[in-house]
Amino acid sequence: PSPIRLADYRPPAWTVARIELEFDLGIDTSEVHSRLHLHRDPAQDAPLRLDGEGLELLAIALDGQPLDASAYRYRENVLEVDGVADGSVLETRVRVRPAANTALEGLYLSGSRERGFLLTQCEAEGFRHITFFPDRPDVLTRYTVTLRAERERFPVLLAGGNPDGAGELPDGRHWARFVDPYPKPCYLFALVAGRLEKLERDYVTADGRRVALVIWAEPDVIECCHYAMDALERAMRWDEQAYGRNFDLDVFHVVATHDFNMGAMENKGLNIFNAKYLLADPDTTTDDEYRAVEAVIGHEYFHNWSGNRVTCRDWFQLSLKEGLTVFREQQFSADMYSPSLKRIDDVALLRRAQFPEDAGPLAHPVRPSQYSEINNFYTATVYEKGSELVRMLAGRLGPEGFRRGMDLYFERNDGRAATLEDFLAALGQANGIDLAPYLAWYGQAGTPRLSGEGHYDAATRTYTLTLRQHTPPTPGQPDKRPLPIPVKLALFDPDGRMLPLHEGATEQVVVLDTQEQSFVFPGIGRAPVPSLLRGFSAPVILDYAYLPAELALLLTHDTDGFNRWEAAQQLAWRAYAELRDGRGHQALAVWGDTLAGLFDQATLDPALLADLLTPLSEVELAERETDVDPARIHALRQTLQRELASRIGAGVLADRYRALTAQASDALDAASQARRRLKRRVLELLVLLDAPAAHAFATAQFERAATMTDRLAGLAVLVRSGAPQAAGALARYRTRHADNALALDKWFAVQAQIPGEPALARVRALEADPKFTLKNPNRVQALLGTWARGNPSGFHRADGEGYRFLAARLAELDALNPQVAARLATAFNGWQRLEPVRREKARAAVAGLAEQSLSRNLAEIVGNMLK
Ligand code: B3K
Ligand code: ZN
Repeated sequence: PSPIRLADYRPPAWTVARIELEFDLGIDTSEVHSRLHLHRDPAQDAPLRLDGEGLELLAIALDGQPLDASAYRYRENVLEVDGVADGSVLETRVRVRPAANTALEGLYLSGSRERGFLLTQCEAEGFRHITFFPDRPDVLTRYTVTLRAERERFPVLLAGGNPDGAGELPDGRHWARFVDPYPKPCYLFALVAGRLEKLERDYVTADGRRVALVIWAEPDVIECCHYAMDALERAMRWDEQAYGRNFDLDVFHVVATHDFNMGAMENKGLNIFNAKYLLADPDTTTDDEYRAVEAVIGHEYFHNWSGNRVTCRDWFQLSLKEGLTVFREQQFSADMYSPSLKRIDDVALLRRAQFPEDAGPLAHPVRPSQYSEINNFYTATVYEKGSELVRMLAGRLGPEGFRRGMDLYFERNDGRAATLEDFLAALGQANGIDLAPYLAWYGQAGTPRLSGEGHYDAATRTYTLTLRQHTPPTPGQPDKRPLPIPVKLALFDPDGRMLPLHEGATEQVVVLDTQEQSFVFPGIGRAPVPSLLRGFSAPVILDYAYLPAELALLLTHDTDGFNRWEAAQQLAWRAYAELRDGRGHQALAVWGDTLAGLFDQATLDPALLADLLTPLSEVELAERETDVDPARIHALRQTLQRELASRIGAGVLADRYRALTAQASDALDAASQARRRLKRRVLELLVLLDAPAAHAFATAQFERAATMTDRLAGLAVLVRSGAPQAAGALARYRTRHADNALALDKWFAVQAQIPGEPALARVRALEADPKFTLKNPNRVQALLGTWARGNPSGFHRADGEGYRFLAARLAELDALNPQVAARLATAFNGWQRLEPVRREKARAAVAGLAEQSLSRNLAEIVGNMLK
């Protein structure tokens, strides 16, 4: 099939002003009756063509008259109907099969036939699996939805919009109707039907609307929804205050499911969540997971404006809603937690997930120019890099200017399907600034390299900073243009004090928008140390030849928490390179000694300290190498950390561990979370120096933990370091959490992280576990995803067995769930940069896969991988 191209966009020839949808729901088969009120674009004379996949057409009528078989054709997933006029009403009745739907797209069954419930997932193109429709985001329609089902089996019936009546039917059936007053694209349609319990809370918006907030879950987990309810209320208040956005329906439903292809979905008035991002309770949820629940609750809620009220014209504009909503989510989390820790987390994720994507065969711009399967473009680039682009724009405009621009964007585009141009135009015009140069960031793939060089002239007391940019070629884009790169900076004197810059300010933003530019800072009394890209002001890779001592100065004195961490990362990288190349221990000594010095500093936030003590991940190290040997990287990184641990000292680590243990509590406040984070890090370092002592600590921590964070940290240290106590602890964990799917996922994941060659045998053994199934995306991610995408030394075996094993599983998985298979296949990203032996084996495995008959999803990933 030929790819879809942005350049080929045409407005829809037919739109649907209103739809009346009626469902007769059943587990094996459901029937969908739809009435479309059609409008023709007078400028186009194309026949009516509707999308429809896997639909069994039972009846079709135009303006009340049943259609003769010669008046329509249903083939290759398109229904073409003759004789349709502007204002016509087309009725269809189709049958679909929810229980047989393992792709989890369209209408499907979550859980077992006996106790599970029915739900839908439409983004991006799931609605065409439910009924015939122009399945594209620029067709905005008013929905009236009537659900009918057996009352006993489906007591709860939900759809998006406001409730509009319910009642009994003969034969133990009942019905419920919902009307959504806001026109929406069909990807935001949703329904849910089954036995669910609810938590309910009244909420009054800033503009005075009473809203019922209702969270739904299966009876055994409904009590785990209180945290999400609180988070939802916080998110709603936050959006009112930060963006002046109010909720706009009388009821807001949120539903939890264990069977979901991604994190969650922002369907209008009926958000659906992967249970992983909704359920939370102290016994099974870690601190990181609590924060993730709050973040995803916020994210989906914020979509009500950035995505729903203002939606996307076409899927190439996906980052218009996703990049923007990730940015809003990041702001929200920063306000709820700690701005610098949040920034560190987000940049670490960008480097771990997006930089490798942007540097490999799957690289694409934030606004791709073509795709074959849109579901493959819900990527770290569209989401995370997209958010970084919004952050740059927000930084350029300042808080008030950005708010002015966002107000204008929402006002102008409310009820419209917009483009990234519309977004930049609103932000710019509200501030009298031309933001068009930033559009280049949306169209150009690859991570720009920024190199800097400083020169101090004592005679003229001037400091000159020269910046250069270069973006390496990416597939299909050999030549790159310079981009506007905002560099937020400060200058430190050798004593660690910030120097006044322009008009007494100590921080300044310079924008590099050509290939090379010099910036002169007058009145500088001593040779300064520059703190560059503060807060990570642009998503680039910075190369500046700092001396180790200069990085130590920033690590100790920088007032930007993010840049302190960044200095530690840079130092760790140099220390690593020294070890790798056998070039002495200069950076290693500075890194280790500086951190050892900070270790006891009472004023340092324990969470920041934990992050400072964590060197860059194996994935990031691999990004900086050629002829990548993941086993060697793992070993070197372990050596690096052992060096750090020994500079701090086993006694000091053990003392700190005991002190943190004495302070342990099950509280969720930031200080308690920070102590747990540091405690884990200290234990991970101690195990490298004194394994028996650390194993004893970890075992006791595992046994006595008052939180899942501590229990899992203890378990992870035992399992990953191959402790003799690991097997017993795993067995006890398994028994304790046997009935909790999310806790069991962590049991699978922790074992998938075993480093090195033994990982594969463990993965194979776990695959045979009765609790493992390829049908559940969370379980697949926990075992296969963690191993293949998160454990480089475990996956990249020199004998190629890991590659062959994954390829075989991908083929099997693809037949069940193409979206999940395609995502898992990205584990092969970066294969071209492996050392020759592994490279050839990985290539052979991918090529072998490419020869099989694959879904469009997996075929596109595998095809791009081999280009
Ligand atoms: N918009 C959904 C993602 C849909 C993914 C479709 N394959 C979740 C989100 O970003 O909020
Ligand atoms: Zn989103």
